[in-house]
Amino acid sequence: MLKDSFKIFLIALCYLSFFLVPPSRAENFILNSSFEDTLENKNPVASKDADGIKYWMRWLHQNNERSDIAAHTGKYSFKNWESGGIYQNFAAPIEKGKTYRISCYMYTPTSDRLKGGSYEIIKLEWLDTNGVVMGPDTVQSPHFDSNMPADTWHLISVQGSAPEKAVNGRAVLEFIPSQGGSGAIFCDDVEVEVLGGEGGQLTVSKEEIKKEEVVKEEVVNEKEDETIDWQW
Ligand SMILES: [Ca+2]
Repeated sequence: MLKDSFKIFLIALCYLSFFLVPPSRAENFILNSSFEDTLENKNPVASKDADGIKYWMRWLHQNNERSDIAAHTGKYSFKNWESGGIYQNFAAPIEKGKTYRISCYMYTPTSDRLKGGSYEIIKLEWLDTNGVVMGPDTVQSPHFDSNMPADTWHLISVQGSAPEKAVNGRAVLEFIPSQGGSGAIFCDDVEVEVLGGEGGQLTVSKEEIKKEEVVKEEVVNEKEDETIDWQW
C-alpha cells in the first residue's frame, strides 16, 4: 500500500515538474533591442544622426529620437511623432519557407496622446543578395493607432515566411502620419524569433493546456508534426 502511494507520489511529481520547468527563451536576432546603447564615437556630421543608436538606422531624424520619457525595459525607447522610422537588418539564419516573427512593445502617453489617423507599424522586409528589398514579400503588422488605450505598453507583432533568394531580413518600425493627426508613439524591446522547424516555438496559454488535458487522446495524433515549447 505504502509502495503504491509512493509510486503515485512520484508520478504526480513528474507530472508537476513537466509544467513547472521554466520555458526556454527563443533567441532574439535583434541587437540593442531595447535602445539602451549608443555608438561610442558619435559622428553627427558624417552620419547625420546625433542620437547614434547602436546597430539601428533611422530616417527622417527630425521626426524621431531615442527618448528617456518612457521605456518598457531599461531607461530608453524609440520615440516617433511624424513620418520616418528606424530599421535593423537581421542575418538569421534565413531559411526559405521558415517563419519569422518580429514583435515590439508600443505606447502612447496621455500627456502626448496619439490623435487622428496616424499610426505605427512593424514591417518585415526581405533583402536579396544585392541588399535590395524584395517589395512584394513585405508583410505589415496591425496598426498601433489612436484606438489603443494610453499609458499601457501593447505588444504588436508581424510574421512571415522567408522567400526564396532572401539573404537578410529587416525589422522596420515606421510612423505613418495623417493630416491633422498628432501625438507620439514610443517603441521598445524589438524581438525577431524564428518559428517552426527545429527549435521553433508555439505559445500555448494555460487555458489551452487545460483543454488539452481533457482531450489528451484525441490530440496525440494531431500533435505529431508540431514542436511545442510551453511558455507563459
Ligand atoms: Ca528600453
